[in-house]
Amino acid sequence: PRRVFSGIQPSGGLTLGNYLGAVKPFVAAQESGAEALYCVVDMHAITVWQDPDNLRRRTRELAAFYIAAGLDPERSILFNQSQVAEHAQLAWIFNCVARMGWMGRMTQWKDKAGKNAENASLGLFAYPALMAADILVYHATHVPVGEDQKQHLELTRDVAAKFNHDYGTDFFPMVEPVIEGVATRVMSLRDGTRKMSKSDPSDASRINMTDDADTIAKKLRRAKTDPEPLPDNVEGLKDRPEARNLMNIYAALQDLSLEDAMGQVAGRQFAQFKPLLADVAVDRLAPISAEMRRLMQDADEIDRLLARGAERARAIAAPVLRRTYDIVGMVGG
Ligand code: AQP
Repeated sequence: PRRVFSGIQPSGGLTLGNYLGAVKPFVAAQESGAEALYCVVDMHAITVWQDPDNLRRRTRELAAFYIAAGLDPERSILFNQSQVAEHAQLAWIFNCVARMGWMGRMTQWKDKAGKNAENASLGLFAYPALMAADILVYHATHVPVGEDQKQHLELTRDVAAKFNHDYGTDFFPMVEPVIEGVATRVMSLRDGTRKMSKSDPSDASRINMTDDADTIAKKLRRAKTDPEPLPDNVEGLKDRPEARNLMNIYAALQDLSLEDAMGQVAGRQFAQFKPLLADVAVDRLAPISAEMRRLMQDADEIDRLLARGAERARAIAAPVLRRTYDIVGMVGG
């Protein structure tokens, strides 16, 4: 049977990239009827320093985002990672299975640690082993993510395969990444070759889920483009990263294929297209941010939902961890 797991870090303001690349596909998986667990990965967030009050606030904000965007806390299991200790416990086993060399090759590690690797946290280096544990502690089969997470998912498969090989078992399944849709990689509004990211120092580079209508319109109006009008067809977007990015966003927000979206606006000048795009973005995002604000007014209710989700998650994770301990040779009952 299909079991879906994915997560987002409460490490900064949420962006349109998190929505189109992650949460929208999460909702689609829920609607497909799959059993789904969606996590606020607070333990991943602290691989780089987080102010404790901010971490609390962003954890609740991310939970509110999940619900506001269409995840149903009854049908899907919504929780924060640190409330289910089995993630950390299985991660330790995987720290002993994964190899230093594998971690050193991760592009996210290289990007985030940069030239100052000596000073990066050990947790940042080991991040993909915890991510493998997040997924495998539920024996999840499918993981919806943005394009940037593909390498980490390959590493999850490597960890499962090495564990199975070392212990002569087939206990851990091979997970499938689900990287689908036209917006698996939403790019910066300032540079069509860089990922839109919550940690980009330029706020103009991204649309935040909490931006109001005027801010969204302004950022899109000022988005970088080339001087040519939009092409007549999808092929014409080749080698035009900024035009392609805005078209991908336009299509994804309306659940259109890129071809169909192109059909609507082929040949337009950006001065005409950008206000259209802004309308579409505001239509789609304003109700979500309004609902987030409403939910955030009752932090206790969000905390209750997360605690309830954690209890349901633990019911799946605990027997998997116990069985893993048995396989490894740890005594206990
Ligand atoms: N620009 C993006 N396009 C498509 N998908 C994206 N995701 C993030 N940015 C884009 C997807 O969102 C999920 C959660 O990501 P994360 O919380 O692990 O954070 P991240 O990938 O590290 O996102 P950021 O915004 O880039 O944060 P920083 O700047 O801290 O690294 C993942 O499924 C991711 O693919």
